[in-house]
Amino acid sequence: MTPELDIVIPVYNEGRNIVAVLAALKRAVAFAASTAPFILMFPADDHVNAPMLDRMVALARGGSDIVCASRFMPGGAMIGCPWLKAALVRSANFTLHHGARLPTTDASNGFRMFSRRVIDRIEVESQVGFCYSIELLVKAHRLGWTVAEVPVTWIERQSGESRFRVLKWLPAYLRWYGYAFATTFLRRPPRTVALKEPTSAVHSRGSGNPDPPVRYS
Ligand SMILES: Nc1nc2c(ncn2[C@@H]2O[C@H](COP(=O)(O)OP(=O)(O)O)[C@@H](O)[C@H]2O)c(=O)[nH]1
Ligand SMILES: [Mg+2]
Repeated sequence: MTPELDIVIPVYNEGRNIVAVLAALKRAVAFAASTAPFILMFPADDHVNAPMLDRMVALARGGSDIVCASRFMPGGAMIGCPWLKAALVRSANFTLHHGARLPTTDASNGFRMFSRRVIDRIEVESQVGFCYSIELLVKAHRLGWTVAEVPVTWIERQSGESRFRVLKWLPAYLRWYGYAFATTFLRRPPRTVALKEPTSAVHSRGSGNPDPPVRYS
């Protein structure tokens, strides 16, 4: 049997952080074997949100192509964030949700679960930081694929330094910010999203949703 969920933990000089995270995952998740239609990006400095993973898997099983971990929905929190990053992240996410009507309150979080078809089919153009995460989200939204969210608590790392470069990455993020507004207000259709050819039949049960009629590029 192959795994039902692949957990990807990007690691950059995490030292002892990663040990506590692996211990929390071991405590909260039963690592069972099956095929892997879902992929989770889990931050290596997060030792509090492992109990939320079962809920994320349940939503993915129910047909959600993206399950966002949200710091801004009821039950979520963002603790200890530097003021500039907090102001930008909060205002961007507020306007994306209430203005562009993205179906999540936290579009910019890297902590996120994807269906196999999101990873296999949507082209990633982003090169910096966690930009790929908002890119996959706004493209899935334009495709009409289902997005869900669960509340999480984000805490500024206790050891090591954040690698998040707010001002440097801002232009790259703004591209996808505009993209979300164009979907809603300029009615950009699903066929404007570049899709890769499906790779294999094994992965086709990645989502409960049928594919919309879109052209491959
Ligand atoms: N592979 C890789 N992982 C990275 C890099 N930068 C950050 N990470 C990982 O990405 C996750 C979140 O990074 P972090 O600096 O805590 O970002 P923040 O939570 O937004 O402040 C952690 O698992 C880091 O180890 C990188 O350049 N390469
Ligand atoms: Mg962090």
